[in-house]
Amino acid sequence: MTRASHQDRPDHSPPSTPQHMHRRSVLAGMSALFLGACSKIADSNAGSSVLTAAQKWHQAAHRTLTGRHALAKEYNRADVSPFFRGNGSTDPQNGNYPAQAAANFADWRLEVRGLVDKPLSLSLDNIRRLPQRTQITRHDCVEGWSAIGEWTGPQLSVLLDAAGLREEAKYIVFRCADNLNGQDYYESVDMMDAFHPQTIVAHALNGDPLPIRNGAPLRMRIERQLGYKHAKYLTAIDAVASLDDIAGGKGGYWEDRAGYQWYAGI
Ligand SMILES: Nc1nc2c(c(=O)[nH]1)N[C@H]1C(S)=C(S)[C@@H](COP(=O)(O)O)O[C@H]1N2
Ligand SMILES: [Mo]
Repeated sequence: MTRASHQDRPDHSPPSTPQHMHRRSVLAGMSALFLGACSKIADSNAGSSVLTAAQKWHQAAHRTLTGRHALAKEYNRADVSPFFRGNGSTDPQNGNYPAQAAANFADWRLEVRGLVDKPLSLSLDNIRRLPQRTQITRHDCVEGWSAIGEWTGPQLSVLLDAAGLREEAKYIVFRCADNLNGQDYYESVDMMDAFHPQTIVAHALNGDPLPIRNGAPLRMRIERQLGYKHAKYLTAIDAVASLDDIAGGKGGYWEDRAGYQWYAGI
């Protein structure tokens, strides 16, 4: 490969296709080709400046295509799993959850609070009337299973903007109704994931209200993160400056309990 052919490569902007869904595989393919060619140049000891250019290109492309702003792959309806299994809590029996479930969650509220100028207390109806996003994504659980589902709900960013998130806020904590093995489930993310376009407060799975096993009536979808980050049975969204004083201080139920990574990016 000659130097000229490197310069002829497209610039660092993302592919013009609106289908972001293939970005990761496109990148993998492009960089395999490109780096394969360039390591040959390096072996021949004749192309060190080209190799530097290649590395820069690769870094820039990686940031653009697979950086933390990149979208998780989205699938088609035909890919949706016939059954989306439940994991962890699948039928909470603590507190007033059973009564809420019996009333079809008519009085459920979602609080948005903490480091915000205008705390919110939202009904399910309030949440359904916000602008909605629907996304078909694959859920990956560390226990070794995956499922594809279509999720609908407002972007978390819409709620945070409405509540007037303060600058001191560094993390968003998700509070859940279920108590699992004696501890309340909770999770947290940084602002990159909180404002990611595919981070939504989902109230529907495959076009129907969430089943109880999958987190009724509200659960997080945080598509660039592993399954345990996707808090179910969501009761409150807390904006905080530090995670240190919350439960075990590690930012989540499994992080506190079993040393799971707080940053579970995929
Ligand atoms: N409140 C709450 N959220 C939770 C859990 C839980 O037990 N309680 N389990 C987590 C794990 S480990 C996974 S893999 C997913 C499972 O989601 P599902 O039950 O819809 O399959 O929810 C996550 N969110
Ligand atoms: Mo999981």
